[in-house]
Amino acid sequence: MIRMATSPPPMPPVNPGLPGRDEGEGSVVAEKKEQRVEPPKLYQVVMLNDDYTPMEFVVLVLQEYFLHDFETATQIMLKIHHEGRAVCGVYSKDIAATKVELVQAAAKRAGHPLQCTLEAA
Ligand code: TYC
Repeated sequence: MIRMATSPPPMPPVNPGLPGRDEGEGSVVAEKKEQRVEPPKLYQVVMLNDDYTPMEFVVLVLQEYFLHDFETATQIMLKIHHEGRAVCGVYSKDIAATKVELVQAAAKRAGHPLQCTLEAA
């Protein structure tokens, strides 16, 4: 059927057999079910120390991929250097996994053995 653009579409028929409250005038309101949505699980990106990756490269990575300023990036790098590991950031699973991949690709391109992993927060 061809309809003029100005004419409104016909109202859909109300199904009297649907569950829900009848508010009169043919309208039906479905009962609300309480819905609980779990908050997304968070994951830490943890960077590991090694003996070969230059400190300057780690600081650059922490600024570039984890958006830390130079001073914070330097502190995190030194924590990794002295304690063996440190958290670079906390994210949803997809974002944390992407950060790990990006860091490892950048380290590989630059020829450094820098490693980072993802851990449930
Ligand atoms: N230990 C490295 C060095 O002395 C520096 C370094 C820091 C390497 C942090 C990796 O995640 C790292 N050059």
